[in-house]
Amino acid sequence: MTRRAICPGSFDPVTFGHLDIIQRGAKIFDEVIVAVFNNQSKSPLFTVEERLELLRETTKHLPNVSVDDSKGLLIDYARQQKASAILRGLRAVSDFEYEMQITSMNRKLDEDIETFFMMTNNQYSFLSSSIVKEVAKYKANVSDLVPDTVERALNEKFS
Ligand code: COD
Repeated sequence: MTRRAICPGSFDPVTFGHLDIIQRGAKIFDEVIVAVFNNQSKSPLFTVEERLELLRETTKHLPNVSVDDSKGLLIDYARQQKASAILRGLRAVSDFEYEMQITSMNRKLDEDIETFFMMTNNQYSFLSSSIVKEVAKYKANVSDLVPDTVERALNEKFS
C-alpha cells in the first residue's frame, strides 16, 4: 500500500522551515502532497496560484512530492486523495495548542487518518511566513529564510 501524506498549509509564501518539513517527510512517506488551503484567519499576500507556483519551483527536485490546492475541509481532501496521514511541523510550545485543536477535530471527523508532527530544525524554530513578510516589507535581507525565487517574488510584491 502506498503511504501517502498530505502536508497542508497556507504557504504564504513557502519558507526554508516548510521545505525542511516537506523534505524530511518525503523520506518517510512514499508520496507527499503539499496542499495549499486558505486559512480564514490570515489575509494572504500571495494568491493561491502564486503560492502554488513558488511551491512547485522549490520542490521540483523532490520526485515524490506534488503540489495542489483545495478549498474545502482538510480531512475531506485527505480522504479524496486516499492519504493515510497529515504531516505538520511544530516550532514551539506556542504552536501546540492550535495544532492540538485541529488534530482533535480532524480525528473526530475521520479516526483513520493520523496526524504526524515533525519538530522543526533548530535553525528554523523562529521562522514563519509572517516574519518573512514583515522583514521583506522593510527591504531587509531574507536570503537565509527563503529560497531565491521566493525572495524575488517578495521583492516584486513590495516594490
Ligand atoms: N519549521 C517547521 N515547521 C513549520 C515552520 C518552521 N519554521 N513554519 C511553518 N511550519 C509548519 C506549520 O507548523 C504547518 O504544519 C505547516 O508548516 C504549514 O504552515 P502554515 O503557517 O503555512 O499553515 P497554516 O498553519 O496556516 O495551515 C492551516 C491549515 C490551512 C492547514 C488549516 O487552516 C486547515 O486545515 N484549513 C482547511 C480547512 C479545515 O479543514 N479546517 C478545519 C480544521 S479542524
